[in-house]
Amino acid sequence: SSEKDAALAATPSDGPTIFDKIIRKEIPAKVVYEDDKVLAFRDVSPQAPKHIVIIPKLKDGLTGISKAEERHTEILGYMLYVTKLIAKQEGLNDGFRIVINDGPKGCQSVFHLHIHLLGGRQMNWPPG
Ligand code: DGP
Repeated sequence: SSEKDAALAATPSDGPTIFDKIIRKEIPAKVVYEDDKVLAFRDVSPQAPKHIVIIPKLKDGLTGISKAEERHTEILGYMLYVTKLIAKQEGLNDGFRIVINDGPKGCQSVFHLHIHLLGGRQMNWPPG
């Protein structure tokens, strides 16, 4: 898939990403939730009828979940809580899926930690 190609071509780095531009409103995004700590917006390449990306506004070295340190546990927990709030806001009352891709084998293409919230269709297991 093109998403997989993007992930395999991506170079992991701690530099700015497209998500910084979304946070600064330099490029448009369909924002569904925002507060002082997190931003959530609709994925540009949706893999389900509802596909939302939840990111911390302050990256603080969190290029991906594999870089998590103990100081990040509060924001990580908060992001999961916000994800649940958004699932409810989006009407995903019969279930949904949360995904965090990490590294080339995990199909990560943007190196700013993010949670994918997917819903609105039947999910399959195992995932691809
Ligand atoms: P991942 O493959 O886990 O790193 O997911 C990155 C996601 O970010 C991918 O599903 C597509 C999405 N994405 C990338 N660039 C943009 C953008 O400019 N706008 C929006 N809304 N989503 C983007």
